[in-house]
Amino acid sequence: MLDRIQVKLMNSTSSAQSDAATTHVLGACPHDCPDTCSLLTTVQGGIAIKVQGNPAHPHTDGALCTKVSRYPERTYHPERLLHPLKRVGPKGAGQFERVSWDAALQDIAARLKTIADRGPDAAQAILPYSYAGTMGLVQGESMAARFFHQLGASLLDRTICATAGAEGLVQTLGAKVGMRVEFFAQAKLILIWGSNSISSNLHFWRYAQIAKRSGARLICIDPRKSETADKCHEHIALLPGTDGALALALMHELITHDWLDHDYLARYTLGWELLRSRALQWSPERAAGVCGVSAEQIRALAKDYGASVASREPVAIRMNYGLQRVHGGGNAVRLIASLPALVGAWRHRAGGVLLSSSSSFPVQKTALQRPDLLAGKTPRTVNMSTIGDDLLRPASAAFGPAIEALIVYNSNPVAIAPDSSKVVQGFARDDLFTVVLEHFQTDTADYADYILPATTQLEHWDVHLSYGHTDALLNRPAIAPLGEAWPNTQIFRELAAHMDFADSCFADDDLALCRQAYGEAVDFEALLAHGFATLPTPEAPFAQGNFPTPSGKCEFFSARLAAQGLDGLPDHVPNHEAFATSAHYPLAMISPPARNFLNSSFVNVRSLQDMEGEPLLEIHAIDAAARHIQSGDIVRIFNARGEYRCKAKISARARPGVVNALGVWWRKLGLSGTNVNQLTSQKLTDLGGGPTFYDCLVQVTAA
Ligand SMILES: Nc1nc2c(c(=O)[nH]1)N[C@H]1C(S)=C(S)[C@@H](COP(=O)(O)OP(=O)(O)OC[C@H]3O[C@@H](n4cnc5c(=O)[nH]c(N)nc54)[C@H](O)[C@@H]3O)O[C@H]1N2
Ligand SMILES: Nc1nc2c(c(=O)[nH]1)N[C@H]1C(S)=C(S)[C@@H](COP(=O)(O)OP(=O)(O)OC[C@H]3O[C@@H](n4cnc5c(=O)[nH]c(N)nc54)[C@H](O)[C@@H]3O)O[C@H]1N2
Ligand SMILES: [Mo]
Repeated sequence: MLDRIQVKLMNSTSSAQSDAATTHVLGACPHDCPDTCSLLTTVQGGIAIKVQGNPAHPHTDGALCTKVSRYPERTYHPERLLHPLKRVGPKGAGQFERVSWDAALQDIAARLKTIADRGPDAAQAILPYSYAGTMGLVQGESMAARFFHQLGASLLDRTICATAGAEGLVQTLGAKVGMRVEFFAQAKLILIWGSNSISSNLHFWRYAQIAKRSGARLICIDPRKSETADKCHEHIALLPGTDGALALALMHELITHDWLDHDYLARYTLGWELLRSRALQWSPERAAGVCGVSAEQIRALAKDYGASVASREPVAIRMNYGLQRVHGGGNAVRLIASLPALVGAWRHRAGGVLLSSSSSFPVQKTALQRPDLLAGKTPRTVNMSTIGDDLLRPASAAFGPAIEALIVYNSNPVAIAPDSSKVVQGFARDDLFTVVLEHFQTDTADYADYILPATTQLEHWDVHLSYGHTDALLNRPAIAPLGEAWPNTQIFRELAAHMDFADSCFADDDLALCRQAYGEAVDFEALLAHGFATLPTPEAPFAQGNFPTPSGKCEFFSARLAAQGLDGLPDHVPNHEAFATSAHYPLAMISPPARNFLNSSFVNVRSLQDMEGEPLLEIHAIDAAARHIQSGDIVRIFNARGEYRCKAKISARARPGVVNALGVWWRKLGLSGTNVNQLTSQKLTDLGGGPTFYDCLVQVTAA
């Protein structure tokens, strides 16, 4: 039994064991997932032989998802990048030769200096491009941010995943906070809204299962009949991007049946009269027409939710980011986040809503990222979701200088950014200098001038937050770096030295950075000893208001948004590419996460690839029959932006009118060297400047 094993900890990087002793090293899963598991790696003779969930961590509970339990397979993958590489063929061809670290760093530093030395703001032509390949506070934006601040490079708006929902939450509740995940186990009704929890939030699903066994009713709201929908009591298969309309109709029903907590509304909310009149315009019939579900289903959902007012039983909503990757994503999140206040669900610790808990963490961003190194410079900000267009933009007064150098780490934009044909055209520019820090030769790395080998989570230090629970975590290196791989921090530290950056912060080592991540706010010794530390957060944070908004109330009406000239009240905002608005492209396409991949990570891990099979398009039998498509046929999926081919699978997981292409496969593994992002657009969300991956019309034909 694991929990009886004496966990022998290692005290420094240098102690990564090379002898035959078996040790167990505490770590943290680095991936972009709400669960942020505590890991226990078994190391024998300096080799990581097993990665397991830490049984002492309550949320992880000793269990990992399939993909992360394959961590050693990923780490020791025969195609791991082990040496710096320099491009020798045309961009995109993937031809490289081995070079020394020193040669690579000298050349990169010289190229960056040439750009930066042209004038006071010239370094803005250099752009960092990173996201959450690791969610680590240290291997993410610490030394890297310092480097780009000192350089005066363009800033990056990291919007690719969650900014619409985050902004919706901030405007309504005041911050990225909500229910504590463990209390879902005590809820009597759980709405799982825009989340395939079994696939993407497995450790929340465990709590939902406990609730289900105690008699709770589970309802899934998702265009796709996901594995999670299969296991819920009910599934509401609405059209993509219509969640706002559904939420307004629920409010309509709560109001007309007086299923309201008037006391909670009066004391702890702002703008109720305004929201009430807007919601009264959304009868279930009206919403049914927009959402593509029956008015009866909407009425029944409102009745289930509203019953909590009389019964005083806790009702909880687990939202996830799936519903905010559409034009109206920010407004939809505002509306859904408003619902608990109508019925007073926040009074109970097992009631309310959870989308993200990340604002709970006292991250010392200023200490880690040192924005003071900008020394008065105010570089422009580039939105990562429009990297396709931005790489192709010439210099202009509005945009500033054209992008001449790009440094990519913790991200695979050629595969994951929308509108790939533009992204590829941009990366293929001969006058663009591109450096990619990676574990593998991804689609993006194929376009690099230099590829620099990075360490994995088993090989470096880090500190983590979570957006699905409220425990801070620490990751110790379990093994020595493979080959000549370096942590991102070390790469930026050495680059800083080659650029002659003098500030002493460039000398901080990784353990020092780990300590700075939370400063005094989290007990670092506890993190070292246990691998995690639970933050002191209230059980029922909004039982008596105390929302971190300017008014201290749940803000149905946002004066901050109104001051920006936006609608102060949330509304249903239709998709850019709304269903049934194009004769040429009659189907809506969504491309949610595949269970055995993490975005485009793990796609090259054999055992996981075997489980996922191959890129597929799920299509409903009615839509398939109308096109004479059979399961197994190769289909052409296309719109004005491009074309993508894969096999079709006739499946009840797809509703009529909507096709599902689970992703994100590497382009080079696709049939015609493309993936689903060949079809998605660079149009942005209503709030937060986020991408609209699931707001996408297509046509499908047999190829
Ligand atoms: N296994 C696995 N886990 C992952 C990821 C992965 O790729 N694989 N990705 C990680 C990342 S980056 C994130 S951001 C998180 C959260 O990522 P999310 O994208 O929230 O992940 P899911 O919960 O899998 O998927 C969301 C669900 O939303 C549904 N959906 C799509 N459009 C709509 C809509 O308009 N309305 C509604 N109601 N539902 C819609 C999809 O069908 C899908 O079932 O998950 C993380 N976890
Ligand atoms: N069509 C479609 N597109 C999507 C989505 C979708 O649902 N549909 N989801 C979107 C979402 S939610 C997100 S979050 C983005 C995610 O997009 P990305 O953030 O780009 O995530 P990944 O595709 O996982 O790529 C991360 C890369 O970082 C590398 N990496 C991991 N750890 C380290 C490290 O320590 N150092 C270095 N140097 N590299 C490391 C990995 O090897 C991997 O290649 O994709 C978005 N794209
Ligand atoms: Mo994401």
